[in-house]
Amino acid sequence: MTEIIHYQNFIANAFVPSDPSIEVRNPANNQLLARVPEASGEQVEAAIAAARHAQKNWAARPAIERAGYLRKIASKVRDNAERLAHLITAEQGKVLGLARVEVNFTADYLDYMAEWARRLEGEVLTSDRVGENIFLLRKPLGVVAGILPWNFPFFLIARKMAPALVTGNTIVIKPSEETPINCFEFARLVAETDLPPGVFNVVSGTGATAGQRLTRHAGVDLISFTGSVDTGSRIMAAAAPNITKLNLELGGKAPAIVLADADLELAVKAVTASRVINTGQVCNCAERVYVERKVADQFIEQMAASMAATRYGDPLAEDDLDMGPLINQAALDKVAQMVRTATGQGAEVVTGGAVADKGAGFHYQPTVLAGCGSDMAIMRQEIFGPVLPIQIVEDLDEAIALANDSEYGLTSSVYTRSLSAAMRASNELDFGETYINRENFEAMQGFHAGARKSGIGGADGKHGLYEYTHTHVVYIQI
Ligand code: TXE
Repeated sequence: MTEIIHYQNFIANAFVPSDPSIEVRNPANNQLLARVPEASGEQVEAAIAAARHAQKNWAARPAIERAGYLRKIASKVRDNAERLAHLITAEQGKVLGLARVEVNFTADYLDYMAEWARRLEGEVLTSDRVGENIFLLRKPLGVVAGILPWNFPFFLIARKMAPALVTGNTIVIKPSEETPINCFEFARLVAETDLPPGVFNVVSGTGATAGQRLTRHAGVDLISFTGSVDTGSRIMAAAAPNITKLNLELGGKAPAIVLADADLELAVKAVTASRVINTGQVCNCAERVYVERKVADQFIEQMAASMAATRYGDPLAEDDLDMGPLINQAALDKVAQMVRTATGQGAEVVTGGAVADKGAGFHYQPTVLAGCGSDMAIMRQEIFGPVLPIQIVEDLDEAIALANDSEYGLTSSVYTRSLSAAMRASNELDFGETYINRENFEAMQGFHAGARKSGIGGADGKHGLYEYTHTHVVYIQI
């Protein structure tokens, strides 16, 4: 992409003149790709007002009609899949194969949520009184603010918009300032449909400006956010004066437990893929390994060989890569610092361990660290990069105790051939998701939610859908 595009905020189905002051760069080579707006206070107001204005009529339509719009948008996403995948790779840095998966999954997700139109159900409750019926109705909340991260920026639009719209809400999306291009291109596709104005809006900007304006606003009924714990906490504070409902997905520190009876080849393959995919910038990919002593040497050796074989670089300049760059300089500095701190505390670099010499992009070597201990920051804080710290444990009990001893509680995985070990781990691991003999990703019909600081509420499936509704219980005495 050589042409520098200036994008404009999308409010009530129109691209409104905006001051494009934020630069968007390709993290693989630092080239300027586009300029996007820092939304003004008036534009955030206008977007929320447009969403509010549209909401009642939108909710009054039959759900099946609302779902029809999601299907139309899904079809447009599919028609533009290759172009969108290239844009995502250019601004986010993931390899093209994964960008294609993200685009197709997004279209499938829109279709999946559309299927719920005829399945949205209330309840009829038994009354204590004679001649009384009690109905539990599910109603839309109103206006949703969707605040997006940069790791799966395109899919996250659908993950927030599709359940919001099918249940009768309207939405204002704020993409991450790192990856807004794909969101504006999504808005272009929405504009080609006859979706009523105000149902879907996009305002771009940083967290400190557009983000805060949205989250502090009394006209927002649900803030659906995916990002860091620190920002989630700031959003809770911003939402507090208005008691705005929150849905927060705040990342993880997923433990992978490898028992002595595991299929080691499978475990190594799965953990490598999970650590390398999207350059380790995935909330539910393996962030720390607990391996049983009996197989530790063998596992560490195989992991190192597997990670060292990773092909990485600029995904638009080289073919057949497994991994691209990290999102920005700050992410690269954070990963490098965490590895330096870990080695200073006694961790041993088995492979990698340094910033990669790959030109102007933010590339880090695929890294395996052995000899890690449970008090090291590398075993406790989210790395969000291609670095795998490994700790040796004596048995499943110790592994479960260490896995649970974390501020995060999103996902976890266990590698074993024993059904009873798998069942016991599933019962005792205190996490929102557990994968047995595999790693991420989650299914759209599941429920992606985390314990402890990993968030509040969740996404996907029936339970994720109902997060976008409130209940209204009606007592009819006749
Ligand atoms: O995230 P932020 P950052 C984790 C991961 C990563 C770290 C930092 O560990 O290294 O977070 O990433 C908006 N009010 N995850 O700094 O700040 C911001 O504009 C309202 C895990 O990029 O959370 C962007 O749109 N909004 C994660 C979004 O929040 C605010 C995915 C995410 O940015 C705001 C991403 C504010 N005060 C990072 N401040 C996951 N759960 O998968 C920022 N934003």
